[in-house]
Amino acid sequence: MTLHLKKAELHCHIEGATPPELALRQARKYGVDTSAIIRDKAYVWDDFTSFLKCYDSVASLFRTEGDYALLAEAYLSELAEAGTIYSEIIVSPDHGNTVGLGADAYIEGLAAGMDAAKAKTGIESRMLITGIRHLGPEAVIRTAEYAARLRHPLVTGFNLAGEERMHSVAEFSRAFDIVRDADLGLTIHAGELSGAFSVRDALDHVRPTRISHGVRAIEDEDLVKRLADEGVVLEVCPGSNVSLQVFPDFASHPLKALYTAGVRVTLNSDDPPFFHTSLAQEYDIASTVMGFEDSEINGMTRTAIEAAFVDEATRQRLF
Ligand code: ES4
Ligand code: ZN
Repeated sequence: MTLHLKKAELHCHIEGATPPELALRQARKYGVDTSAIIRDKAYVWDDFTSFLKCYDSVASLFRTEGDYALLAEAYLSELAEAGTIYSEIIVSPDHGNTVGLGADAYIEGLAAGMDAAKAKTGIESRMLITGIRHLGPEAVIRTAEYAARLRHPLVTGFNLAGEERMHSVAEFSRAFDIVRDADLGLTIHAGELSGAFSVRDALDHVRPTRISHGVRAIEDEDLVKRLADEGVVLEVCPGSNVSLQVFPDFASHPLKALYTAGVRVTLNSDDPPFFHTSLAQEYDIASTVMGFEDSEINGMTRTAIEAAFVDEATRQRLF
């Protein structure tokens, strides 16, 4: 078991961290019927498309700054209890806009929850603003422009999430140029629902220091070598991958093969209750199912701190 190990994560979508019990409480607060999205205290979806729909429904249950503060504080406090010292949450101002809360209040609510969790437990955290790929390049440019002008101390990076099978990476290079010029850290979902070409495109058109998932790079030996040579860090989410049937089971998951090939990998939870996982469980699976030694798991945590989008003084404190 890995409860005694220090942990860090770089990849968790904050609305996707909502425990079903909290979603039910929020639904009661706003008088929303959740029978289509929650059954037996579990989220209902059966493929990536219906997962995204379910995710959006859960997000629509958070409507005020206070709602988002509660969500961030609850999630980060639970992480801290499992030995986590650092977490990067993926946040989506587009979801804040959809419920009429607005992007600024959305960010401020989350920041208040992050501050409260830090005061209570010491856990350090940052936000990465995400563009949503299936909303199209123009919408993502608008989100990138928002991220670039925000200059909030807890917002330190930009991601691109959503339906990877829509649009080409090249169509988003302008959005990434905007956030790169604002000195935000860059990462992008690639090599999860689409194959190795998607990871290659991400490297060529975005030049990120990290890739969200990236695991299907395993389909191309030369690409695996390129990732290792260039030191690109993969935010690997094994439980998510198995849940979404990217790989049939943990035994066929490529985490170990990527690690052995010298790729810098980290452990992450993605949307934990949707995928019946938690960061602690990802660590446990790496240990008990994938056969990583504690020293190797500590190495992955160290890689996460090395690749974290934080200032150098904070990074040194985390080591
Ligand atoms: C995602 Cl848009 C979005 N939300 C949550 N999880 C995701 N994974 C990929 N895209
Ligand atoms: Zn993700």
